[in-house]
Amino acid sequence: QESTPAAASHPLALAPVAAPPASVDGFVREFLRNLNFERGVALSSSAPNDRYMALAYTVRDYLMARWLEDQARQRELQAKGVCYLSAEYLLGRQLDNNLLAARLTEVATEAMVACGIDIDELRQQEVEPGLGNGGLGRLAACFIDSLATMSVPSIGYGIRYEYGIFRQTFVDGQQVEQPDAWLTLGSPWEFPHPEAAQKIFFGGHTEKTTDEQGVETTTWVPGWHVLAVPYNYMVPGYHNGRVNTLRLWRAVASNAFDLRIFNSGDYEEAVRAQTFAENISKVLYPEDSTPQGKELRLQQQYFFVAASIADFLDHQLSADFDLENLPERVIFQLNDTHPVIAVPEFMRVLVDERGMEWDAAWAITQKCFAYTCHTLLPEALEVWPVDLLGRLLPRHLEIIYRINEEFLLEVRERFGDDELRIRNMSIISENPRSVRMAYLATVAGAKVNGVAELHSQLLREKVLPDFDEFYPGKFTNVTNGVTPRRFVRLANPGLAGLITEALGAGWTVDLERLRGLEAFAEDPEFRVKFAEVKRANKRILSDVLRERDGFVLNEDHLLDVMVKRLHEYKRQMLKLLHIVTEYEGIVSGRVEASSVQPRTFIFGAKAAPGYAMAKRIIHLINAVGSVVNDDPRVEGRLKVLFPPNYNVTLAERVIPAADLSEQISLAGKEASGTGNMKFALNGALTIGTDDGANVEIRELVGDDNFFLFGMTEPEVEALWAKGYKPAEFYQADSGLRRAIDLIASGAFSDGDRSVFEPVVSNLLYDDRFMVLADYSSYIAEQAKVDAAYGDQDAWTRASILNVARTGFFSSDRSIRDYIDRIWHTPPIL
Ligand code: F55
Repeated sequence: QESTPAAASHPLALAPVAAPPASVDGFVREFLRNLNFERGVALSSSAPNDRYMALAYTVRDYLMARWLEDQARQRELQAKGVCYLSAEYLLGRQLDNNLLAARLTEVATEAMVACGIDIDELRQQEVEPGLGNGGLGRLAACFIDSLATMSVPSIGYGIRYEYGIFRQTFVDGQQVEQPDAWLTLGSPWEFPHPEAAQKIFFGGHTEKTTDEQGVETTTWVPGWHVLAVPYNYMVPGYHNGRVNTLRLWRAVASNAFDLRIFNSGDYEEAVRAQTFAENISKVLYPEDSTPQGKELRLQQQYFFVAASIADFLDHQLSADFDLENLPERVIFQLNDTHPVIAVPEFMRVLVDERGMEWDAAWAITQKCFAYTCHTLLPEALEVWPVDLLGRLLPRHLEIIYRINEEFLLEVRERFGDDELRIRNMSIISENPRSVRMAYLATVAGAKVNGVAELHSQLLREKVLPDFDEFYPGKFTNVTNGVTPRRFVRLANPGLAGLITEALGAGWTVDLERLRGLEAFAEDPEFRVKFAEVKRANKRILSDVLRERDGFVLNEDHLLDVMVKRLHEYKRQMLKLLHIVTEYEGIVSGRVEASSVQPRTFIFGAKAAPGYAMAKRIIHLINAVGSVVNDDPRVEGRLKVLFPPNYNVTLAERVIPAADLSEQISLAGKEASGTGNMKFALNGALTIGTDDGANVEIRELVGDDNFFLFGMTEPEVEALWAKGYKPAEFYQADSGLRRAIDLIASGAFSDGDRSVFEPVVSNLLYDDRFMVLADYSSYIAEQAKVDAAYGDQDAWTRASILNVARTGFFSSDRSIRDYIDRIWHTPPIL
């Protein structure tokens, strides 16, 4: 922003205003100033939300000077940076994270004490921004944390949904979705910049004109537009004085919509049109695997990437920048296919708006984009029907067609007129004619990466083998990671303290140092302290669950946790069959209740609102829980707890308390998993299949410290090929038969056999994810878990080794891999 000449000569204008003194007194003064001047209330009459907001503003004030400096510096240096394009950022609460990053936790705590305020009460006020579905959105949040902490020039771009992922409630055990109105009490972490709004156009048609030289140009004559208004969020690095930016776009109707009032005289219609435009950033789509081909979703995607590209070109480049040099200046990382419409948009801007030759523009585009794939499920690969895309973005469809034509010509040159192969590789599929976004991303991207070793290998060999052959060296792997700031330091202060005591500080930004704990695993005193931390974490969780849900958690139980989105491939049903098997053993009298290892099973899972089977499974988990928990024959030794609305905030309490982490997807289906990493880093042992990042976790922690079961991916393939008949497994295993029969009998539905019949028959006659085939090995492995838990000291040792050996899964390491293998954007120190 330009300042007036008079203001510009003022000493304070030369540099950002310095942060307030980082003393308790300084903090108190700044806090009270914010409470009075920003909230307009006196301390004595303030509500908890006022105090929370004032505290958040105060933290912001300490970060502000660094933020302004870093923004100026990124523009001045013009170094190569990353634009991370993601439709989702599952941030979690900001207050503690920002206090930690700014080294203010202690000062703020003491300042609140000095004001007679309980800081914990203020923490509870914050509604987490749930702008994501699950792993993919949380990964984006971990990555921007690591980018800031590692001083990588970067900016995150996304959508400021007015409603994030729905709030889950249970009514009679069934999921009911409530809107997540996360903005209603105010949002202290964001900075709107209406002056930097971008106009985003949609619809209309294209026109071709030929000049005197016979050069043809295309112009897009759009039908309507909306304004994209950016909201900036601070992304502070941990203890490095850096503050990066996350820029989320909000859709606002432009004046053009108001004008219709005068033109048509139809006020109601004009308001409707305005509402239509603003719908674009209204709500996060809650599907986490099967994208719905909804027009609004494509509008969201184009809306945010078009705004982001224009923003980057307008505001991040120096005025005299030569666009030919873009590949030395920026890499756009595509977080799954959701932002892939950025590819034709970038071409449109270069060719139609900036007058670049097609070939030159395409060469630049192929260097400026890279694509991360997060799935292997065929139904999850996003496609857009050509008629829908052509209606909304006619020019982009033309560009996609041309990209495809030229690509297929190259394919013919290389492979000959192999029509089958051409059809298989075409960006356009037939019946119905659709654009395959993953193919477009693969053709355009400089690199394509999977998110765990096994996933990347399957991606190359099974999903995109023709592309791998056509583009040698394009495919690579970057195994996911998680931020140790949020998921160890903040979530598990007890463990963090113990680690620092043992190894000194430094591990938070150099997580491989956890290796140093291996020696401590052999120290009985350390093991005692470590076990005490786990126990204390269970107590904390117990308090949270009592307060939040009225649950009672027995801290002596083995705590067995499965938290993730509800999906058949993740196999919550397999976990449930284990529980029902244990229960059936007791009530049938074949197993003495007193001989059962006491366990509490915790589930956390949201189902996509339109995913009927997933919702039935949720219902069944709740139904089994209410029967098992109240049956006196169980003697309280099995408990099933399903707190509703699992989110980042609850994850931060559940994960540090867990003894056992359930990672039981069918081999070859879970791209990576990141919850698995969080659990291991917090000392839970994993029971898991040979899938996703489980493979790498097991390699690192060692077979003795990991409970492996189930088919391998090649075994899964082989069983499919030979013809999978789940009923055969049912017939062959009496334990399985009894468990399924008990569900089918209506034992968990007041005798009504119809309620869970669809779940039962799905297992017996379809079972796409081979729950029954892995049942017996799962049950056998769970018996080993029980036995192992019997030796508490040995369990604790294995638990310590899990922490010691999983430093690899820091998102800092992931980002280092992205820099080395894909981005080539060195940190700027
Ligand atoms: C969201 C929207 C659509 Cl349309 C499709 C998928 C999603 C989504 O949330 N996907 C997702 O979370 N995928 C997960 O990504 C993680 C991070 O890479 C992986 O660890 C995990 O295996 C994968 O399922």
